[in-house]
Amino acid sequence: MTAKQEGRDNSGEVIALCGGVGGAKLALGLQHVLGDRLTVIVNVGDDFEHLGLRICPDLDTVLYTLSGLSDHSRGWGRAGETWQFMQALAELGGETWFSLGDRDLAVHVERTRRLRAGEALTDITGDLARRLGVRARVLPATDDVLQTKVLTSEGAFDFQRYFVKERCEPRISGVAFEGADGARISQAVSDAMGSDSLTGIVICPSNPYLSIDPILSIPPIQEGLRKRCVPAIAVSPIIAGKAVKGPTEKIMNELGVEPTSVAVARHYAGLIDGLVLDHKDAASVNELDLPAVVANTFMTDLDSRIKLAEVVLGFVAQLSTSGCR
Ligand code: FO1
Repeated sequence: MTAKQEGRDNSGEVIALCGGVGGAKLALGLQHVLGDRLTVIVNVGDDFEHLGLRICPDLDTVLYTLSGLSDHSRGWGRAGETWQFMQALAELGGETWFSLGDRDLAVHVERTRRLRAGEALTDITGDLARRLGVRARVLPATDDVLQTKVLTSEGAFDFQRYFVKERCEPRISGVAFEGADGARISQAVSDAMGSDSLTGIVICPSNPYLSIDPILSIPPIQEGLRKRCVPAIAVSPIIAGKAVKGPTEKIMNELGVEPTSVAVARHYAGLIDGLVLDHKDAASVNELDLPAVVANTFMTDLDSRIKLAEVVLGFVAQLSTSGCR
């Protein structure tokens, strides 16, 4: 019996839905296994205009991670970055709460110029990815403007103001995605989701509320997942009640949801067929009402990212699909 007949065929295409740092780590592992058979659909809800430039933090985190240019300790931006622009800006009394490294700045300037010249974000991102040597296809979830608004005890904040300027301190009461209702998907996202060669969809271990929900809030993506013809799985970003990085656990607590992998699975109910969760949460598998695989989801190096990617792809291949939902 061939690998394909046994359901272990990894030769097809895979879509990964991804936010920033945590999700990008798994995307890198997936890229190692799948190369150009991987399409990463990236959150754009964090995007904003700053200093006259269009900044797309999650797209850039994914581009830098997949091209090996990212700063591992910071998680965002480029390795070996210099900060002369920020120093000069501070001397002029400019706005410095959001740090733009000198090399990173080149991406924002070039992307902004091309957007103003009328190019679509999808095309610009594809070109940047090619020039940086990224093998996977990296696609913004939409070319339309979709902005995450964080509703808090201190009012509504644009995402980066909440995340960076306010350091996620205000207590969250809800999250809204402005522009989501009318947001369209690009031809490239539509083609990837409708491809005959698609074998699975992976929701990366990104923040479900702030990084994945903005993608799922786009009606054609939500509908595509609900009516999927291939297995979809999620990798939990929670390990033993804690987020590996970022405010996921704080946000879940403030939204009245216990920060557990079980709650993550419930959050994605109807959109996924299986969950990958960490060994430390193995005991909670019995509480899940969908298939689960236990693995090391704490990705410390390239090897652990590739290993998790292999587990994820093996799980996707195992999950049988009897036609479309
Ligand atoms: N995160 C910070 O905590 N402080 C920053 O000054 C900052 C600047 C920044 C610049 C470019 C970029 O692509 C990302 C940047 N980030 C910064 C990270 C970003 O706020 C978050 O990673 C995401 O938006 C959440 O996924």
